[in-house]
Amino acid sequence: MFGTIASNLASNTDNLTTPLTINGERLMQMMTEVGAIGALPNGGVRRLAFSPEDREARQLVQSWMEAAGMTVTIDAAANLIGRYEGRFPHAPALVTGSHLDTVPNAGIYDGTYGVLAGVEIARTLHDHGMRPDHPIEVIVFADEERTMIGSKAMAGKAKLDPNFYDHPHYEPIEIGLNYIGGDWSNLPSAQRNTDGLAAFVELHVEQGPVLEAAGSPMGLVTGIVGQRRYLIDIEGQASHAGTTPMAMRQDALVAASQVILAVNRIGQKTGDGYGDQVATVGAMKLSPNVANTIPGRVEMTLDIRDLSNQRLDAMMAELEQEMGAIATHTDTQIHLKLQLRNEPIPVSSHIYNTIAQVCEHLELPVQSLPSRASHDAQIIASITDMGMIFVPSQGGISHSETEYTSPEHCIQGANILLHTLLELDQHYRCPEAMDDITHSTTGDTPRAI
Ligand code: HGY
Ligand code: MN
Ligand code: MN
Repeated sequence: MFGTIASNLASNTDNLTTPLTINGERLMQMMTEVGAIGALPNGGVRRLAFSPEDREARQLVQSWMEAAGMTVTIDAAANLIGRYEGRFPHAPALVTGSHLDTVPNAGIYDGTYGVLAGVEIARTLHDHGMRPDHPIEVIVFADEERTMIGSKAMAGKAKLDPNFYDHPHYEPIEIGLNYIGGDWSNLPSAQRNTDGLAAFVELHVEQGPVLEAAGSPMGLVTGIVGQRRYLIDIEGQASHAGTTPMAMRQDALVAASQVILAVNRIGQKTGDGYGDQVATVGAMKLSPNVANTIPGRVEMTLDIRDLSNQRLDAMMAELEQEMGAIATHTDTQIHLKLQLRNEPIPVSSHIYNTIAQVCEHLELPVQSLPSRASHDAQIIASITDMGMIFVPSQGGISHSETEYTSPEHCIQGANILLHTLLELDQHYRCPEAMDDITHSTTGDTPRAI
């Protein structure tokens, strides 16, 4: 396996006898430097999409992409795209990448790790003067944590009405996107056609407990859960907490509390195929939010996930029925607004098998598992073959300042990604390469950079 890779890569180095490896020290140094952007006193990171910290991290990553000999572009959806040219520039690209934006109190690995591993792979190829047949692209997708606007626009699945993304806690999306280099007025131009893409492989921390519980092997992702995210808006009547009799209240917070318990009950269901679904109310804003006034309004979020769309449909049907009953007996109005919908999606079987073979050749233990987090990969899967590699998360923790993955696992994961891309470089044979091989039997050798 590695022999073919070495001999097929145009390079000015002798044939490699041991598998090519990334520069692990440089990868972890890049992780530290990006992790310092938006660093919080508790050791976590806050690098919200479209923030000055998001922009600063993207500029730093762009400088590393350029140092790796990549050409860098930013599309209208503010996706930062580094391209390392292959021997055949018209060949479809092998793509990796992830996101740099974080949740408000994050760790340094979620998203950032997949971006920097991709950049490190380009730097390694550049250091060794190597050129795969296919161009390799590393993409920093815009706003993965809230709207996934970057990958959705690239896949041609983004809602073009900016009001769809309206949220009481965030500025209008067209302002944010343009702040980090996008061009909302030209959003459709970010759509990529499938011809230019050969495959997309995302490397990510697991963000859950499965790999650590299995002795921390590498994660071979089988598929990515479906996810639906809503804003729940509950309207009651603000009124005096002292003078309003209990029987006359339209208490939005009482209604919200009953909705939350219904969400949790549906999330806890077992039997009849249930058991792996999740349901969460993660954010809430109530008004007027003062001790002596009955809450007149509650805005909160709902996040439900499962590998089955049918189960997600059933969960929502049951919840909407419950919300109707709650609205009636609390004399409130409950509105549901869809904010995000991701379809459950399996990975491409040949990419899955390629990753498994690479782990075997690198003698790294591997375990299959579904991703219960959403990723840009599941959006890009609609326009090209997709695979995912996970590395273990200590304690299964993520979206928290205590998120941690060991340098050893980070480096192993990046080497798996490197060799997966190089293997896929052989798998997706370019017509020009076939032509080139014919030539090379006549003495023309592939050019080194
Ligand atoms: O919500 C998710 O699964 C991802 O972290 N955005
Ligand atoms: Mn992520
Ligand atoms: Mn995340």
